[in-house]
This record gives sequence, C-alpha cells and structure tokens, in this order.
Amino acid sequence: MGIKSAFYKICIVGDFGVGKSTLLHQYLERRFISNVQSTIGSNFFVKHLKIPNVKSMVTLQIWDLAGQDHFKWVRQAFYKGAKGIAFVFDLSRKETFEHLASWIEEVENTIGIVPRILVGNKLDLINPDERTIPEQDCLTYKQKIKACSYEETSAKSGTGVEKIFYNLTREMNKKFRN
Ligand SMILES: Nc1nc2c(ncn2[C@@H]2O[C@H](COP(=O)(O)OP(=O)(O)O)[C@@H](O)[C@H]2O)c(=O)[nH]1
Ligand SMILES: [Mg+2]
Repeated sequence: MGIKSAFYKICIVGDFGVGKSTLLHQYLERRFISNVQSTIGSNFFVKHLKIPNVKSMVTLQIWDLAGQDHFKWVRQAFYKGAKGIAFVFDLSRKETFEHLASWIEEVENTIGIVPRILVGNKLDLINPDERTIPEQDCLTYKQKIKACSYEETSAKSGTGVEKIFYNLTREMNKKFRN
C-alpha cells in the first residue's frame, strides 16, 4: 500500500486576547512571542504531522483570524471547509469561558458539527489553588459540547500546546478516514 496523505483545515476560535495567535506561534516556532499580532500577518499556516499507528502524513492548514476577530462576516467565510475547530478561552478571564457558547453556536450555524477540542490557555497566569474556573467545570463543558478532549495550555511556556493539534488530528482521522 502506498503512502496516503490527509489534509485538514482547522480553525482556532475564541474571544479576542485569549492567546489564539500566540498558541499558534508557539506550536509552529516553539517559542513565545509577546506581541504576535504584528508578526502574524497572513491568514493560515501549514504544518505536517505524523500520527503513530497511522501510516500516512497529515497536513494541517491552520487558520487564525489575525486581528479580525471583531468582524462576524469575515468569520463566517473563515469557517468554511474546516474539518476541526479549537475553541480557546483564557483561564484567567472567566467571561471568555462564558462566551464559548456563542462561538460554538456561530460555528455550528455556519458549518454544522465537526470535531472540536476545548482549550483553556494562559495556565501560567493562574494559581491552581484559586481558580476562578474550576477544572471540573471545564471537563463538564467539554462533555457537554462533545469535544474530543480538554487541554490546559500555556502559549508562554509551551505546556500542552502540541496536544491541541495532535488530539484534534486524531479525532479528525477517526471521523474522516478509514
Ligand atoms: N502569560 C501568558 N500570556 C499569553 C499566553 N497566551 C497569550 N498571551 C498574551 O495574551 C495577549 C493576547 O494574545 P494573542 O495571541 O494576541 O490573542 P488572540 O487575540 O486570541 O490571538 C498577548 O499579549 C500574548 O502575549 C499565555 O499562555 N500566557
Ligand atoms: Mg490573534
């Protein structure tokens, strides 16, 4: 059998400032850029990935809104063709967790239900003993929205960042290939 390859478009979604662009930068370059907005100008990035026990390579085309988060009409075009979504909130700002429902609704209204992962970012900014968003609430929400997993990340240290794309890719492979 020859080597087949899979191609997936992924969108990274969530409130302005939760760290979407910084996460992407950390994933692609393995370093923290404190003002990524000006660094990332274009709309998508490509990453090749190998999943153990899956013979083929996977190509991810990862879309970031690059500062256009405020324009709903831009976002609807942005979601088209996505096979996976990373929903990101900021562990240090509860309102970004509370806004997830409207992000999910917007995505589903545009492209229906596709594999999704829930991401709580800025883990480095919170005190584990004084969490404003308890981990159990995050796990419950993950179940509720049928996300393939919940990851806590720091785009600053890199903690958990690879897992976002790895786990989402495994889920897309399960759903779209056999
Ligand atoms: N300490 C810390 N700061 C972060 C983290 N992720 C992003 N930031 C900062 O949060 C701000 C917003 O990040 P950005 O990636 O532009 O958010 P976006 O609007 O969702 O793309 C920037 O100042 C980042 O440096 C993180 O994990 N830890
Ligand atoms: Mg951004």
